[in-house]
Amino acid sequence: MSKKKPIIITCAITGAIHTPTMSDALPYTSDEIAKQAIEASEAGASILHLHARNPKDGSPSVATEDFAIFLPRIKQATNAVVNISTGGSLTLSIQDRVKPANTFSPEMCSLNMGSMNFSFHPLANRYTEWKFDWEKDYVAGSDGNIFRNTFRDIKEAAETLAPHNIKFEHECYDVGHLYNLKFCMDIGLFQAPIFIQFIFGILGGIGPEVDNLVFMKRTADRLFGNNYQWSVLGAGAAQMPLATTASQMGGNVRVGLEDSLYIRRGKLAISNAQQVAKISKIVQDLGSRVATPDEAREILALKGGDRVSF
Ligand code: KMH
Ligand code: ZN
Repeated sequence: MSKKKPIIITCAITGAIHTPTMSDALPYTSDEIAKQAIEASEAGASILHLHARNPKDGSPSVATEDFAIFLPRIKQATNAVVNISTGGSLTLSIQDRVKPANTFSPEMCSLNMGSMNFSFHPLANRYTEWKFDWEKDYVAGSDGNIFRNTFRDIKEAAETLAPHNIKFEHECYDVGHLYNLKFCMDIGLFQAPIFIQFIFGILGGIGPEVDNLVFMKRTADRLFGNNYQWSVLGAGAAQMPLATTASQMGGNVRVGLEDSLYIRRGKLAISNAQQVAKISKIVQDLGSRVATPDEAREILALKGGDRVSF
């Protein structure tokens, strides 16, 4: 009888979509980011997907000094795999967005596999008062966002980071992104086993229906055969249902306040760890096992936690 592969839980701690007004639980100081990341790891997350924020007003930050405070604290307190975003702040250039990964040489970093509309402007209508001045324009103005990762940008990120032997979390928001990834593999930018994050429910990307998950998975099977591992991120209300479905289809899962502020419909989560604990319990109740960080390292062929620069 074949042994069932354990399920890797990634937790995306804070991101660049939600703003402090939307939830008191959203961490933005270095202390809060470190504390919530450590708690998420204790709750079962083996990968921590990290963005930084300006500690004064919670705005998205790619400043290396903002990462420099929480990264060593997380490393000292956990064995979790650190994954640094190159999506960072949605409107910055690829050069600025790869700087944190290029500086700290983590085991993993994210990489969006295409350019797209990337909007969350409907959220602006839900709030009349905002904690910080930047928030309203940032959220309402996202109807003008193009998240840019051209083939040239992707090549630049891959080549800049190649000396670090970092495994990418290839963020695929639509089926065309899988073909972009296949093209990039064919020209030698990425080596198997690759790790694909199927993303559903971002305005500008594919919708959060199970049919779409099956379609993405079938397309990836056709393009990559056995040479890939996959995980699912459902934005907003799709988070737990799609993660649960993915876990039953042989996939891995991503949760965290970056992707949804809620623990169930209408109820804000009190922390990242609460979401991790919930999906961990679901996965185990349904008969699967949650991967440890070292199991995640083996499944994804990572370089090891002793080969980072923080
Ligand atoms: N915010 C997520 C939908 C990145 O950091 O590179 C995708 C993401 C992008 O995590
Ligand atoms: Zn992210």
